[in-house]
Amino acid sequence: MTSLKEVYKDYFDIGAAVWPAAPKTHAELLKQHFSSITCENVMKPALIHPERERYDFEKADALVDFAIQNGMKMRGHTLVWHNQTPGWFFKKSDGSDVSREELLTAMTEHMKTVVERYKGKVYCWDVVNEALSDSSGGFLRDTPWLRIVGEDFLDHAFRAAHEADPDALLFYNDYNESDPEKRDRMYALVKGLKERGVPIHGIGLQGHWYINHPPMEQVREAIEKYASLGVILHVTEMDISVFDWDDRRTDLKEPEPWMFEAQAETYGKLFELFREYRDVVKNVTTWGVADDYSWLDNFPQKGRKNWPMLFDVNHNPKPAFERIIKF
Ligand code: HAH
Repeated sequence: MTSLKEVYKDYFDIGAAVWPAAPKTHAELLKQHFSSITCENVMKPALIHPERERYDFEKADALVDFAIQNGMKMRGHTLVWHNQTPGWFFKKSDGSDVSREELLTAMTEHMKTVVERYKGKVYCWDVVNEALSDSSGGFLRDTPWLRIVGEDFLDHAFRAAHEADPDALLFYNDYNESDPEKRDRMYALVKGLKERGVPIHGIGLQGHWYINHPPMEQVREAIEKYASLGVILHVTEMDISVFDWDDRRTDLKEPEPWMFEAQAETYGKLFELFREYRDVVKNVTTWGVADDYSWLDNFPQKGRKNWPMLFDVNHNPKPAFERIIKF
C-alpha cells in the first residue's frame, strides 16, 4: 500500500496523535504512514506533573522511545493550558490563589524539567494552548493563567521554554483558527509576541474541521495572514467530523453512505491547500490514527461515535486516504 509519509516527503511531515497502547494496537499504520507523532494526553501537565513534587514520565518516555526507534519526529503537546492542568499550579492547600511569582516559578520549573528532559528528542512544543477567548468580546480567555499572572504569561512561557531548549521550535496552538474574528486575534497575539522579541517560531492550527466547514477560502486567508508574520505553520490536530457542529444526534451507529465521499472531498481540498503552501506548512498531524478511536467519540457529545480519520475502524484506508495520495 502507498505510504502517506512517502507521498508527502517533499512537502511536510505527516503526524498522528497517539496514546500509550497505540504502538501496539496501531503499529502497522503508524510505521507505514507517519513521520511524526504527538502524545494525545500523556505530556499534558495533569498527566506528566500531577503533584508539585511528583512527575510521571513513564508513558511519555515510552512514546518518545517509540518515535526514536521508528525514525519519527515527536511534537510536544502541551505546556501551558487551562485544561488538563492540575489544581496545585493555581491554588494553595488552603484554597486561595497562589501569587503571580509562585505561578511563574511553577511554570518555569515545569518547563525546565519537562522540556529539558526531552531536549533533542522532542523537536517542537505547543508552548501555549488555547489562550484566546472564543467570543469576539474578550481578547484573552479568562483562565487562572491570565487572572493570576496577567497578560504577559505568554511572554514568560515562551521565554522559559526557549531557555529550557534553545533548539526546539516553539508554537502557539489554537482552534477555530480560520474563523475571521479569531484569526485576527491570533494574528495580533503572535504579532505582539514577535514585536517584543519573544521566541516563537510557529502557529499550530488545530484543524478540528467538519465536512462542510470552514470554507476553503477562509483557511487560505488564515494561512496567508499567519505566514505574513514570518512563522511556520503546523496543522496540529486535524480531523474532519462527519457531523456539523450543532448536529448532536446520537442514533447513528454506522456512517451514512454519502459521508465518506463528502469527507474525502474536504480532506482532498485541504491537503491541496497545504501542498500549495508547502513553504510554510511543515507538519500535518491527525488527532488520532484510525476511526476505531477518536476524541470526537466523546466530544461534543459523550459516547456518540464519529468517523473523522483517514483510516476506518478496521484500519483500512478510507476514500479520504485515496484522495490525498493522488495529485
Ligand atoms: C483540543 N482542544 C486540545 O488541544 C487537545 O489537547 C485535546 O486532546 C483535544 C482537542 C479542542 C477543543 C476543546 O478541547 C474544547 C472546546 C473546543 C475545542
